[in-house]
Amino acid sequence: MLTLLGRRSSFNVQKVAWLLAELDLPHRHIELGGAFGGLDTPEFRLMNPHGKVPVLKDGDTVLWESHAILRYLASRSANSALWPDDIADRAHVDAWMDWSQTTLQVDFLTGVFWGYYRTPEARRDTRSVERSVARCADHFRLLDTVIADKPWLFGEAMTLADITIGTHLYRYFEIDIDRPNVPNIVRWYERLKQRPAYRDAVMVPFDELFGRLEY
Ligand SMILES: N[C@@H](CCC(=O)N[C@@H](CS)C(=O)NCC(=O)O)C(=O)O
Repeated sequence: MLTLLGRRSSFNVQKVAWLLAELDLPHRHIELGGAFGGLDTPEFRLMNPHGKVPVLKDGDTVLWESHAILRYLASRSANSALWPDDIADRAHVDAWMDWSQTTLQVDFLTGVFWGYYRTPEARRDTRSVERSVARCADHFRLLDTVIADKPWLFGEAMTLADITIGTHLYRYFEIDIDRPNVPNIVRWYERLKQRPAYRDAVMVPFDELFGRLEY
């Protein structure tokens, strides 16, 4: 039996919860971190020395880092559409996954979601937030051209890159910020919203986090 550890409100946990639901994999989900606590115990630090969620347990195998977990689950399910067997195709998916985590997630989740949404107004660094909002607009304009003529980033099938990037869309479209005109991204997001796995795992209301830096 697989066990996913991590609070459902966590962005990085949501990627894994979404994939588990897409693959229809039976699992237990234990809420941990944030207000649930539990990340500083010796038992948890043995599983993840960094004290972060998500963590996935599969029997004796214990994994941390959301993208490593996504790759493990796709391989475990022998799902070569999600993470291709062909090494060049796989490297292309990896490139967008890495970009998602090191660029888009930094500009959106850290720069906009934490910098604007979670930071109380009096403490916001407005100039820095504006720069992050502008960088996100550039990222989404570029993505809009990538996905212009196909349903998924790489064509007819969903890959892990759709999951890591698509997880941003709910919060990006829900919060009150300037957004560019990105009709293809909007269509992609509308299709994601039709998927029960996306609705359950990613469309988790977050209003109670507004102006609140602590969990
Ligand atoms: N790069 C890691 C980041 C993990 C991370 O920062 N997790 C956050 C939640 S999104 C966390 O554990 N925060 C502490 C907490 O929730 O108490 C990953 O992708 O798994």
